[in-house]
Amino acid sequence: MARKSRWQGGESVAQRAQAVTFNDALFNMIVGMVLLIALFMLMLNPKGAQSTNVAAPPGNIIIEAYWNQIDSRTKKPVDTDVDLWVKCVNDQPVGYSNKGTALCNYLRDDLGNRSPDDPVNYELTTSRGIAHGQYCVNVHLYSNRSNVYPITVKVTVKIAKSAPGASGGDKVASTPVLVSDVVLKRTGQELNVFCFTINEGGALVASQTFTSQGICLRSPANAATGKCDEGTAPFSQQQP
Ligand SMILES: [Ca+2]
Ligand SMILES: [Ca+2]
Repeated sequence: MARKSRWQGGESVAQRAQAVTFNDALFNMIVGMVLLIALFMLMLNPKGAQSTNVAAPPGNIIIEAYWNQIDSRTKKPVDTDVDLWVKCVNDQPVGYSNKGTALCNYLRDDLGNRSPDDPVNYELTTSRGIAHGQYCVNVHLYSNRSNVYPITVKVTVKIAKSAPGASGGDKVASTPVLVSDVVLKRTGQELNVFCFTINEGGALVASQTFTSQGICLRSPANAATGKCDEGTAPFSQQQP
């Protein structure tokens, strides 16, 4: 005699229907919980807002200097203190002894290779807004404990404008609009990298970019040579 299947009787069909209904309800509940958890995570960590904040540049006109030459004796970045000096429109120049004006801030003064956790040589000055007018950028070789010469410094200028429809300080970083390598050959030397002009639309006026070694931002020009490279105290320390 064949054994009767548990699901072949009327009562067994009812039990099966009840089990299917229970399974469907359980499945729907699990799916609902997963969707709720996913929605909650998105509310806690909105991807768009996070990426905007991480990418937000520190200012509008961004002037950076790098000098990462490797000292052949220590195999580390050269222990050299270069200073970035920037004059923004009609403000006093900003640099290590005058870190902020109405338009610009000197945000990073790199002292050289000061610790094992200091692998880069990098300085940063940024503007607050994009005022139209002339900006001049100089570099000064303050000290060179590595005694490695010459020191090549790469200077870049970027312009970061507000993103369309963005609120607050959200900005979009630009690619560099100016890049120049300058070669410092002795301690105390100050060189003009370039001067550039920003128009009323916040754009670089390419035809008005120039370099002049008569433009001194840290130290007054040497009376004998006319160059701004030796010996005298910074402008900002001479002022009352
Ligand atoms: Ca420095
Ligand atoms: Ca450094």
